[in-house]
Amino acid sequence: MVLGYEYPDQKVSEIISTGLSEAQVAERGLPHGLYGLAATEPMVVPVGKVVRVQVTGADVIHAFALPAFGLKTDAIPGRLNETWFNAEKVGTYYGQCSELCGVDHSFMPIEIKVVSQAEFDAWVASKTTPAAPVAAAPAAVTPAAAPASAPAAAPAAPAA
Ligand SMILES: [Cu+2]
Repeated sequence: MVLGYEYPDQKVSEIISTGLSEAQVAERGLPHGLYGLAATEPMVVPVGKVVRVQVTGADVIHAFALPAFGLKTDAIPGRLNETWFNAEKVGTYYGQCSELCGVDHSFMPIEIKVVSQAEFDAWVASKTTPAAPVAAAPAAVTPAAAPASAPAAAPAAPAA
């Protein structure tokens, strides 16, 4: 089971996160105690800002829980629950799914990195900028090619 999150206001599309394996925890130089808490793709949020969180479930009931921020909101398929937090200090905070959701219940860590506004802006740019030039290039080519071929083909058919 995995955690997916997106930032509609910043146009960051869904990022999938799961737990680091024990080997990955060691590779990253993290204490072994973070196995089960450290995530592959931590959420990143700006310090001192109200962050609104909308929570839902894709398969069964999970819960988005992070004790340091007083968060515990069920993630229920077909429902949209809402909560918020305002992190006061820069740092890395950990939580876990807190509904008994299945055999992988203990492998659903929630890791939130609280960073400065500038660092958050840079993170958003890193998640959004690479897609922009790729999308812009085909869009510029397509309109030019379509009008040129369409009118040319139409008169040719009735004439023959
Ligand atoms: Cu869960």
